[in-house]
Amino acid sequence: MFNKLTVSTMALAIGLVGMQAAQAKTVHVTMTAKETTVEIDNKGTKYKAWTFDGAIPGKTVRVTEGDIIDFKLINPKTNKESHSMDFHAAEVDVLGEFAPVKPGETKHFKFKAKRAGVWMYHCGASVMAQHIARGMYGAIIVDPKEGYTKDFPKPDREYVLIQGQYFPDADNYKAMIRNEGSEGSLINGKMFHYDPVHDPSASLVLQSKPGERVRLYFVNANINNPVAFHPIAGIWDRVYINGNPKNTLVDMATYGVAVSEAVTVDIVSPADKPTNNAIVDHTMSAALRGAITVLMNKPDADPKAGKDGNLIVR
Ligand SMILES: [Cu+2]
Repeated sequence: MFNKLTVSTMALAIGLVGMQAAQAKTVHVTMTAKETTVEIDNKGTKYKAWTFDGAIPGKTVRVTEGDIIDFKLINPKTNKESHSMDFHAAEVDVLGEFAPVKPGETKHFKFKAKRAGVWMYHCGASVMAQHIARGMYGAIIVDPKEGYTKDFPKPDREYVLIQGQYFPDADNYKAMIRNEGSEGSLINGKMFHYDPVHDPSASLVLQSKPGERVRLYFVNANINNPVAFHPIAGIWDRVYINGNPKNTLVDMATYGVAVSEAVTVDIVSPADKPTNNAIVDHTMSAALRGAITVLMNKPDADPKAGKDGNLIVR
């Protein structure tokens, strides 16, 4: 029979399980596949995109390790194509949860975010190269359940940057697969989105105050090309491979990001003066065709920029 100690140990164990269950939450996420027109540069050039909810990239999903994501994908009957959702943070069935959804249908599935990190999500419907290149991608951040620690300090500002390849001939999926016809690099859906130095039409930049820790969640949503992720006039203070603090590198000039890989990096600017960084894909064919982002570190930085969940600057 149970002695007193066993009973109290069991009560403690049940209590702990109960606490964890109370902490983990269910996060409801709904996205609608939209075959629509977007602006692909700062001048307003139109592009026939396929998107989640009408924008490139789709919204950032953010949960905590252990949470359940309750996801619904709506494919309106006005669309021509089947679409799907492939969350890299999910361990499920490619033929089940990730299966294509026909126009007029809705898909519903749940998964537990068991592993901390930053992950790509994308449409995996055929031809996948085309569905990604036309804009169906985004980021899901799974914050570690331990929260911030000495080795994973709380950042002052946070931004999401997602790089993609721009193929103006949106219908030519054969060229996409051959990696032919790409005319630019998109950062959060636009070439030179945050670079007024190379594009006078650009009006946005990333901002921080001198000495602040800026955390970038970066996703390589190119369909073919790796990215040489580098902060010009700076050094990555920390690189959390796949966004997991258990995989930390320090003092890196350039970090190579594979196609579909996501990474979290920290940069800390000098505290004693205003500076600027150019966050680039150091691959010149990508940088000089759009993959340059200016980070201004200045005392009068917008107090709201990169704060309060406002991760994608639009
Ligand atoms: Cu799609």
